[in-house]
Amino acid sequence: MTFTQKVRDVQHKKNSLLCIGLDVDLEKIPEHLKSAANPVLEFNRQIIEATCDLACAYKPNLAFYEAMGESGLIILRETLKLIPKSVITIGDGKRGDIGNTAERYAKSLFDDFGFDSVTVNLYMGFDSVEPFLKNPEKGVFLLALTSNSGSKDFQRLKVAGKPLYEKVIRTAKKWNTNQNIGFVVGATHPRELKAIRKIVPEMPLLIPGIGKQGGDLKSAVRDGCDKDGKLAIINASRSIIYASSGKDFADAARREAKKLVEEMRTY
Ligand code: OMP
Repeated sequence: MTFTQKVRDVQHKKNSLLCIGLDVDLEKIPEHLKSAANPVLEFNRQIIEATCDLACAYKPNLAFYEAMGESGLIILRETLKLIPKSVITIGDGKRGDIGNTAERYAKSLFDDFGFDSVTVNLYMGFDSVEPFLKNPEKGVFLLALTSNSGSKDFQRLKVAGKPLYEKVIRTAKKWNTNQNIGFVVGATHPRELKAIRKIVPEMPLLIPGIGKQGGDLKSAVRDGCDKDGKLAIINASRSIIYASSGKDFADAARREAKKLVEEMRTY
């Protein structure tokens, strides 16, 4: 099954477009967990147990684990083991390098960590992306129009009359021979999201930026989905995992995730 089919399949079975970002910071986890043998892993375990029936994907951002040093990488591996196979994993590392190096990144993230998909920064062009595309079952989300304010600095520059992000999408669409490419488009750009979905009617879109970044959930669903109401993977990290800083943090995360999933269903 190609990655794009897998996204459709998981979203159909779970009836959910929600991706939960596991951007875990030791300083932000509840006080009572800090005496646990492995506070961050315990935090992730409880968050995953409380929300895994609601999510179509989990997206650990590698920065948060790498920042913990060696133990962070072990926590990341153990966290991945806790995620049911019925949910997609997205290794958010935004890697990008010359082909020879990109190949090692792909090997690390897909073969060693075992992620189903990764985020990739395609600024270095096709040879930097190619190593991630070889296995049709493994997905690649290419940065197109990111959610942050700095996205205007380069991504919106005009190239032959069209914004660079559009050029990126039209070019990378041609690389999608294995049906395993998707694009990252921030929920903070509703108008552009609608236009992008028209350019790529059948490719997955990873849509971060709701919650703390103030993106538009209604547009993320209405404009981000394909004609069957799928292929939009809508991420929220902090607004779910830090919904409460108390002993009820996992229940609060579940409540927040459920609220988002139900709101998405109404759209
Ligand atoms: P919250 O703002 O806490 O929901 O986190 C958003 C997550 O999505 C973080 O892990 C970001 O690194 C990531 N992200 C963006 O916020 N904007 C983007 O344009 C792309 C990503 C991403 O690739 O996931």
